[in-house]
Amino acid sequence: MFKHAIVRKPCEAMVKGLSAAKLGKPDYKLALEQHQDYVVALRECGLQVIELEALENFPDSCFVEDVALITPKGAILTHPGAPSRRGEVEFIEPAIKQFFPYPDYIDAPGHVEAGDIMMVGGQFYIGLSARTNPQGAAQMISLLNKQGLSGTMVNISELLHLKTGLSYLENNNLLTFGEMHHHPDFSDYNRIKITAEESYAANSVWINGTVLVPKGFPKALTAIKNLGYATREVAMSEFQKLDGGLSCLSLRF
Ligand code: CIR
Repeated sequence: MFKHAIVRKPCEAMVKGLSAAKLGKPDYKLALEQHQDYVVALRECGLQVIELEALENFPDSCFVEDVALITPKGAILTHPGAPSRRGEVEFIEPAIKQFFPYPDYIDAPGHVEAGDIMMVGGQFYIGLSARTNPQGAAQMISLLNKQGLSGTMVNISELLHLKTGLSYLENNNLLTFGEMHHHPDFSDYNRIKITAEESYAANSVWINGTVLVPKGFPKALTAIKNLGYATREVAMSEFQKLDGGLSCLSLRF
């Protein structure tokens, strides 16, 4: 069970965030409303939510998931592959240290963004992407080992982050998109294949028995409901414009 979440309010500069989505620029006011509803949804799942202030110098700083990995045993601060995002790490550190006073760190030449990391119990899958390199993944695996946990690297080619196309919903259920439908590393899971037109919903989040699903993807929603989960839709259009999924907006632990 998760007890806490850390989120960061989107900054006005988010309209200049990194994006390959070609969906236009986010509407800041609507993004704030959607972010507030996201926080409400986290609270509905029983989480105590820590809301950090906006960081105007870092357009992508609301995507807090990328700058730290929190496991059941400790915390690891990352070294993002995107140069414009590296400075976000020092600003998440104080919030992490309230819970984990002695976090570990990924260092150059290693790069990791934790949107590339999927937790399945004590096993962590680490996607090798444009943002996470083998050196960073190797550092992450040895830090996980120090915590008594394990990690493996996963080759990906088409996705921004591993969890852009993959979400573990517990009970062996895995949402997959695109190259993940048939990826050999996940053949033992019950794969629920999200169609191309609903690909954004492949990033959904299990929290204490409820699955948060982005709003507007009816087939994915039905498939998740059919697995027996309670669901809660969250409007995410303004974050989708920045390639950010549901999981990216929070650290949950
Ligand atoms: C970026 O490109 O870094 C942001 N615009 C989106 C980050 C999304 N984070 C994630 O998938 N974990």
